[in-house]
Amino acid sequence: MHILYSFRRCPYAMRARVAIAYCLPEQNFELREVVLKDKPEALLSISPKATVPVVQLESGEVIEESLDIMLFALSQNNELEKALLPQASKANILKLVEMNDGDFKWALDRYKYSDRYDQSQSYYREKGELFLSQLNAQLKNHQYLMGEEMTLADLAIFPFIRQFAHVDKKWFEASEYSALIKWLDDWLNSDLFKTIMTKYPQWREGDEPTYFP
Ligand SMILES: N[C@@H](CCC(=O)N[C@@H](CS)C(=O)NCC(=O)O)C(=O)O
Repeated sequence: MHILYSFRRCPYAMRARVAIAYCLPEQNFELREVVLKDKPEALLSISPKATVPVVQLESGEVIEESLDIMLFALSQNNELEKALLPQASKANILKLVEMNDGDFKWALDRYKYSDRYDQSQSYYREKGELFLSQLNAQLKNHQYLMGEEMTLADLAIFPFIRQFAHVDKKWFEASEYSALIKWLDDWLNSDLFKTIMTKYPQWREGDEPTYFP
């Protein structure tokens, strides 16, 4: 069985779980819930960089980047791969995910933990808003980020917008990004989201397997 090392609240792990739950609902992964301050030896030995999520395939192959785990899940489901990553918009989808993982994540970390950084919280929030306003503009006329159909971009980005929103919920909810607020709300109320947010105890060597999804 494939093994998924995960951490419930990590946005990268969330995107991996979402892709797996959506594309491979019938496939059982063994889910191993990791506590970041107490990483299991089994994870460290296959992935010395020791971030989550990590997938170890049945074949032994290790996938240690969340986006690669998503692409793996898509590659196992031809129909959904075509829908979520259409050839014609593939480059744009991946570019948007790259912006999320790059400049936006940079701003998000600093907005969330501004006391550890040089600038004020509002300074970092404004940096993050560059991305929020771009997404909001894309969502004004469409249900999803790339148009009327859900794509990999929606799956990969929403956990980070959720985290940004959580830093100051009141601010987010009162903000001008109403299309983005609705899009995030739809995500948070979806069955898919509930499936991936199940709570699991910390995994320890020798535990009975927990299956996901
Ligand atoms: N580029 C990695 C980033 C993953 C990542 O940074 N995950 C965080 C948790 S949200 C982590 O594992 N950090 C290691 C630590 O805190 O020890 C990916 O996309 O999978």
